[in-house]
Amino acid sequence: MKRHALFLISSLFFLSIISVHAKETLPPRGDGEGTAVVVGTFGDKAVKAYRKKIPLQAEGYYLKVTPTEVVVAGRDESGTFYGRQALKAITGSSLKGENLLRSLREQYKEVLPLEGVGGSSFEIRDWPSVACRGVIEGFYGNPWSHEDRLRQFDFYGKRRLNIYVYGPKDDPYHRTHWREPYPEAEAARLKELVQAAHRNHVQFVWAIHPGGDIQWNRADSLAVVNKLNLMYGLGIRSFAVFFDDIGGEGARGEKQAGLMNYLTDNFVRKHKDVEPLIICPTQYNKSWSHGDYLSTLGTQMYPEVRIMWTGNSVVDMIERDDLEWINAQIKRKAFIWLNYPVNDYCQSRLLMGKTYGNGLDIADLVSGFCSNPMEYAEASKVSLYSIADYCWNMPAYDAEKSWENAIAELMPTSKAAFRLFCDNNVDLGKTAHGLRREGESSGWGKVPNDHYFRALVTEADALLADSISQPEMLQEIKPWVETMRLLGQSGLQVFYMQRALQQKDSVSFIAHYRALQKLKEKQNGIISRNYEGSVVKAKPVVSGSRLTPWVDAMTVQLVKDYKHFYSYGLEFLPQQAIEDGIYYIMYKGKYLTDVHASPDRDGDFPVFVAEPDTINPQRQLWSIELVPATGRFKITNAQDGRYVNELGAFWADKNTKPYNEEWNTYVFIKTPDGYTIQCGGRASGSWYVEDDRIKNGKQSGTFQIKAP
Ligand code: LOG
Repeated sequence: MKRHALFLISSLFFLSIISVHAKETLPPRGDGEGTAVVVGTFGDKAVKAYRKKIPLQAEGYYLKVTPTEVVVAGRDESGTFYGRQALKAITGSSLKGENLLRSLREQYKEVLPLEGVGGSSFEIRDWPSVACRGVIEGFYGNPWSHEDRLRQFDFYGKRRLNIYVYGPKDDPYHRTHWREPYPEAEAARLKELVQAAHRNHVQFVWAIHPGGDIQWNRADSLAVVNKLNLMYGLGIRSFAVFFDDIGGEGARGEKQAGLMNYLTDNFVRKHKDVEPLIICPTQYNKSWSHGDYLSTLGTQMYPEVRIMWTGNSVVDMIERDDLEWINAQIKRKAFIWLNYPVNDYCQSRLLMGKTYGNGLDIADLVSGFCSNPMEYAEASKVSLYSIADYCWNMPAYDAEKSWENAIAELMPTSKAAFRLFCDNNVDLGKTAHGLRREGESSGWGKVPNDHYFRALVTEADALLADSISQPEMLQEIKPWVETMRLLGQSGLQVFYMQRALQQKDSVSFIAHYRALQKLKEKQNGIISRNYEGSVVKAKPVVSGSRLTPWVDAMTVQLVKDYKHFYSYGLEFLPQQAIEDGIYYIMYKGKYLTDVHASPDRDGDFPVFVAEPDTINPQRQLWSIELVPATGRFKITNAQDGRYVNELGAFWADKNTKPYNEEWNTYVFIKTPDGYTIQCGGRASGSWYVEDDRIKNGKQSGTFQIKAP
């Protein structure tokens, strides 16, 4: 690459700079002459005069704009690259004067206005907070396509992300068949990718995942070296070795450390131009750490080997204290593998919300920061945009603002529609990893419900109609956009059902209920990535933590209310296994009885007794009631109102064991001679009877539910 350049920019280009920055003072020049823009990298003659102004940090740059002079001077090639981009962004901005300065201050580390022309002359000194900033394609599921990746690299260049780690779990040549070379055509495409990455000043790191079946012997050490050499041949100059999600022999720390050192000696140091290795350890988060595994890596592995870390758990946001802990273990600065916005463990949801929760004071404690995104490459850009902001200027990071900017830039022609879409695809729901994201459907409740639902429909239509401006993004999110549309339509039907009930119009109620069922059927037909060979076919859910459950619960509630008053159209409504009411619960002729009826005893339980209770019949009567939020039934004793938990006991202490509809509601299933009772939600198993007590297990007893 050319080390420096002196550009003569055309007067047209110059006028565009003038019109932005110096309109007030400088009359447009009519002579057709250009003005010199000096662009260079530290060490170049062209920028020698600005040597002292160039930031010391790698990838930093100095930018000076005055009506007569434009200078871009980078600390290194990347710095110059980013400086030129900054210049381009600034000349393309429509802001002027003080407004321009204010916006520059938001985006760049140091902005210094120069004397004279209010806001039209300034210097910028800018550099990144985190040295290695980027993305790790490290998810399970459909790997990104070639085109996805090419578009990503352009995006990283613009967003100043400088590293991409290639490690899709479902690429066989990365993991299961790690010893084998890529077939020729795939190798050629990888080569093309590497070039595209480098063009954008993005370091392409190729990762190998040998831990599933590696033998700790010479043959396999050589097999790894051999594969890395093949990848070197494709232009790759940076490598990683992953040992995540494995057990057994491959997971041994001292062996992994030994291999990393062996590779450093026999591969990295054999080449002049290969970066130090990166390892993803087996114990890659605190909750999985035990024994001396981490300290073994820390002490035995060459200090230049970078160690990845996902935080206190698999999916976690990173804070300063957490880094102090891990850095002490591994005796170096952790290289963060952030498992966000990856959705391979909650595939029905797209994670389009704000990227918040990482400490703004961790830059000096990390050796790198990479985000593991969704298999939806375009959709991931909303979060990656913010990851880029965060890593570049960490102390100034504003999750809210960054999210708004991302939306505006990614979907400039349908900003409002895309914003509503993102705002309705925020939370993950309950997952094994526990991460939740707040603020889903933030506009809900601020306008009348029917207005909100109508907006979901119209904005979904707007997005679907706008496939011209951002075809790739739309192609990807389409199943979720259609789902948002159906959610809006369903919400409207619920609204109409509610209205019909108020107006005592049973015919209209049933009509809208049936329309709602039609929408449900349509929804069932929507599957994302439903093509042959697809590794993951997702059934999209929109606002899965807010509006979707609201619509479901409202539907159950309205049907329940309707049945209370009307008999018209019952054949269209779902049969409740049991109508809400007061019942005996019987097993082999015995009555379930609240024998103690003493609400203060924790862990007390009802038992089956043979005789009907003549002294206090209430003790044998149970309220069975459908809970709309779960669609399952709550069981409480008629005498003292205590609920029965999933183990068939009462929990009298409401403070330590409050009723929880996830755990304490049940499914009644009709059998030829009664009902089986299944524990719902998070409590699995069915009820059976032992020693006249309810037990929860795999075998299910048959109970009779009788009206008194
Ligand atoms: C995998 C990763 C996956 C992520 C989220 C790491 C280091 N490994 O539990 O491939 O995308 O969690 O499901 C992981 O995070 N394992």
